[in-house]
Amino acid sequence: MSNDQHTGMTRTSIQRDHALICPASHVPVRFPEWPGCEAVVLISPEMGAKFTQMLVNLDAGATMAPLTAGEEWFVLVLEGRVTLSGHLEGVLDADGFASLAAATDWQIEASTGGRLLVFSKPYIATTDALVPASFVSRLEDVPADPFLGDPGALLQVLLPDTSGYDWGINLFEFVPGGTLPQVESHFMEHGLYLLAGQGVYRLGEHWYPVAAGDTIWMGPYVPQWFAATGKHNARYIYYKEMNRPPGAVPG
Ligand code: UGY
Ligand code: MN
Repeated sequence: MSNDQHTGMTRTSIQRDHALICPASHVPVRFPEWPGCEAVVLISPEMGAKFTQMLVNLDAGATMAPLTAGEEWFVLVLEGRVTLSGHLEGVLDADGFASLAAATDWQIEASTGGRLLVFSKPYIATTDALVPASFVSRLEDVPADPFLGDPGALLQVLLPDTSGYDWGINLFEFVPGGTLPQVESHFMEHGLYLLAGQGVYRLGEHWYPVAAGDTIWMGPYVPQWFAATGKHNARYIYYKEMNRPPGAVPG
């Protein structure tokens, strides 16, 4: 639709404690530190979140590296192929992911181009925690388990759930008609990206129709619930705070 036909309607909704960001609202930006990269910053501290979630399009020859000292990163390849070098080496194709611990030097290069989903946040250290490792893996190599015994809601836990990790990145897959088993409310916030399918997301007192490509920010305590609709499975990847008490601040 050309701009002169635009009605001003959008499913995007930015609220005090949650947000839905649809692809039609994306505004790309470029950072001098990331030559050849075009980023869409979906969620950031400017919104009230304590983490950042971006989509990054890499042209052939593009490079990216950590932007801020002390931040940990999670990178999922959505399209194309990228090469990781520095602290951790590897080649990642679509569905490959990298967990990059804070205070490590790494660089990503796309020789032919790629599209990434990226989460980053300041790492919150604890005194007795095991330090998180950096590693690469692939989505299909992570076991999928029925969530609270429901085979219609499979959960993949992509990062180790050990005390060193102050965050979790999980992937949910729901059959059509599958739902979260409860309306959750918890102090941990979430950043979510819908990879496939469609459904209805309850956020606070709003029920939003959502589809692949949508992003959701859920702030602390926002009541949340999901039901998958349509004819195909719905899949979403999401970030959650883990293994730290409420009020924990970057150390
Ligand atoms: O891990 C979670 O809190 C998850 N069940 N929340 C969600 O999918 N909105
Ligand atoms: Mn939750």
